[in-house]
Amino acid sequence: MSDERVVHAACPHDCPDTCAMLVTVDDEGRAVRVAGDPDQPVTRGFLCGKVSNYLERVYSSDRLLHPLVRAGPKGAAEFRAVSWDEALDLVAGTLRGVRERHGGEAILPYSYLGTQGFLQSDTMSARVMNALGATNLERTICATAGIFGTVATQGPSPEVDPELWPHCRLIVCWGWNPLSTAPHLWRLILDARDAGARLVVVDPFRSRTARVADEHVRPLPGTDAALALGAMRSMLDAGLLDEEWCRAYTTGYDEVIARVAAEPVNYWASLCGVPAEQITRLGHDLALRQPSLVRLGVGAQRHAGAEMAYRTIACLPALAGSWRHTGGGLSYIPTAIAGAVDSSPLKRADLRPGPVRTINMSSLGAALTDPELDPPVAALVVWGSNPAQVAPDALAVRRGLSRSDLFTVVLEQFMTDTARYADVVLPATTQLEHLDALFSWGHHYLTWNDPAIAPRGEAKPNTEVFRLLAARLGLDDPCFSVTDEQMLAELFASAPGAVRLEELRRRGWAKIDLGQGAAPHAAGHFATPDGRLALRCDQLADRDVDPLPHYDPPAEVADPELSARLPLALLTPKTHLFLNSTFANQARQAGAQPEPYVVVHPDDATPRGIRDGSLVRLFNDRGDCVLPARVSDNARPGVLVAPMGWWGHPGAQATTSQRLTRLSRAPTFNDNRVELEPV
Ligand SMILES: Nc1nc2c(c(=O)[nH]1)N[C@H]1C(S)=C(S)[C@@H](COP(=O)(O)OP(=O)(O)OC[C@H]3O[C@@H](n4cnc5c(=O)[nH]c(N)nc54)[C@H](O)[C@@H]3O)O[C@H]1N2
Ligand SMILES: Nc1nc2c(c(=O)[nH]1)N[C@H]1C(S)=C(S)[C@@H](COP(=O)(O)OP(=O)(O)OC[C@H]3O[C@@H](n4cnc5c(=O)[nH]c(N)nc54)[C@H](O)[C@@H]3O)O[C@H]1N2
Ligand code: SF4
Ligand SMILES: [Mo]
Repeated sequence: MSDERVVHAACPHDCPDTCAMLVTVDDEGRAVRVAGDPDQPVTRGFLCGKVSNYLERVYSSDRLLHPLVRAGPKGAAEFRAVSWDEALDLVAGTLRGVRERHGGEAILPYSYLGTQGFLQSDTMSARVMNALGATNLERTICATAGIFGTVATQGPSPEVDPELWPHCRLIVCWGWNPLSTAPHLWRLILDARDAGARLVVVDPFRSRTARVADEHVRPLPGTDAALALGAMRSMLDAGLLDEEWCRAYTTGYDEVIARVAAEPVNYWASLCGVPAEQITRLGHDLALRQPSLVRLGVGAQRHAGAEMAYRTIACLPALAGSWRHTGGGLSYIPTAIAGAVDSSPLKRADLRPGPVRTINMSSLGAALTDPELDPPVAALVVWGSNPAQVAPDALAVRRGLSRSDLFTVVLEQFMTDTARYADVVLPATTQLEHLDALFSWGHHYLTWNDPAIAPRGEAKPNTEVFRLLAARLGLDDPCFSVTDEQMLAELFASAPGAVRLEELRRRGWAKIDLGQGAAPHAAGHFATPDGRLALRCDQLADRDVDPLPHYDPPAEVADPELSARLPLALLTPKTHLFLNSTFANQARQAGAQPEPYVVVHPDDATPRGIRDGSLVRLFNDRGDCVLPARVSDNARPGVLVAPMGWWGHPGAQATTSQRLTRLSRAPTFNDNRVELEPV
């Protein structure tokens, strides 16, 4: 009999499902199986097509196993292997030199949720960066604009527990493609459908989710607020607004009604490009098919006016009376749940020697190439992210990464496009090789991750690398020597969300209880300043923003001059089998989706002489790329779709804009005008 043991783990990737995994380890210490935990109510015993062959990732022969120092031109991925001592001495010595020459702010940390673990995402790293007085990185690349908008309307809320979605009779997936991007939350939607729920998808693109929906509503990109206002008007016209609930639990009902009464459904139809009958059906369904749920994704918040779009959409369930019902209301990121365990104290912002500047991660290209920036970014330290592929305006990013006077350090598991530009590459452990605990931005569970195997080669956890760097940088505060175990003990000391560390560790997962109950806002209790849902948002008025729901148009998509020259709008959503750019180097995932492409509607293809399979050049003033065309009405006329994530050339990311959204400085990947020509 072999002596196998099963270890509790957590999928670390930036996905709302945050699956509880079981890792089987044999008596030689080798992981032989990964599986979804059958007892975890959202994971339900399966892992997705990205992660089910995780052992191929962990044991891949492409893993970075030793520190590397650049031995060729930047971007060429020519390195020589060195010892940890040599690599760390070089990094610490260079960071010290940069700080002496330009000050700490010339150091820019760059990280995101490559791992979502409380520890490995940004704890010891944050302490070191804070102590050095490095620039503060504003991490807005993912969901920020939508959070700003939904919070403006309903405050930070636990939102609707996805385990209650099966109660719904209508689910609207708005700018969300869960069949690909949240396969476990998708199962809960399927449960609702089995019980009779109708599924509506709001998306310009016929995504995999849209393909199987009962109804597909296809607005022009960035016009979702117009669609929502049209739906409100249709409810008003039919006498379907829940005035009683709104008067009891919202602010600004009469003003919003006056606003909504000002324009007919036809007016909004002409702005968003959705037929008035369909808008009306959406409005009526939301009011009549209770419990009704609007579930927003990230796709519709990648436009200049995104905050107002999400805020306006968040008013719909209130007007429809959905919050009265178990399962009804609005969900995006369950902000109260996702924030229940506050890891910010672990980052020790108090270590900063004084105020520091902020650089937005979605403006990396500008930050690295702006000759006026004072101090310049002279050192870039990257972990848990692949900015050469995922940051907008990729050619600018790559010009920046190519600078000979920039010192770049990348902590990575694989030789990503970003790592190719590094001066020093430090090998990182995978989730099976380090300790962590994870929050979720999709469901209400925390998940534990014990290390299952020893680190491969000389790979080290991010926390350990920054501990070693701290010692070499002469940072001697005791906080730089606490262990990972000690940090987790501190994080859970007060049993946040009523979760105790022992319980979490023993079972591998635990549900957060904020006392939200099954219908958290049936009787108000919003976390807004006055506890009421803000149909009128006075905090916006304080910022000189119209406090009533309205349509704030996209920047490039709605620009008539630009559209004369660049007539097509481009969306760059996620792929089915990569997670952003993660997994693009793995044989099974890349084999199933081997190359990037652009979906073109026949009305746009034919006049340009483009046939299905033709190579086309996609371009605008920022950059270009050559891709095969897929001619199909999965794209809307005038709207192209080129999914993101492949390695090598930045692809359509060469055309995306560094423009930020108006209210929360988030990226505008889907607010992008381009033209197309055959090659
Ligand atoms: N398979 C897979 N899963 C993932 C990821 C992945 O890359 N691949 N990434 C993970 C991450 S980091 C995130 S943030 C989530 C994202 O998950 P999703 O929110 O599903 O992400 P997207 O695919 O970017 O966008 C969803 C849809 O929005 C549509 N869309 C674009 N512009 C608009 C618009 O103006 N209005 C409307 N109504 N729709 C619009 C797109 O066409 C797309 O089909 O998924 C996570 N899970
Ligand atoms: N055009 C376009 N661009 C987009 C988007 C879009 O929809 N369209 N979506 C945006 C969104 S929503 C997001 S969230 C960002 C995501 O952008 P990123 O966070 O950069 O996402 P990934 O491409 O998954 O890169 C994560 C990297 O972290 C590494 N990693 C994983 N675990 C660890 C670890 O423990 N330690 C270390 N050191 N490294 C680790 C992985 O190997 C991987 O290379 O992309 C954004 N970019
Ligand atoms: S990527 Fe998402 S769905 Fe896939 S295993 Fe990880 S958490 Fe689960
Ligand atoms: Mo994201």
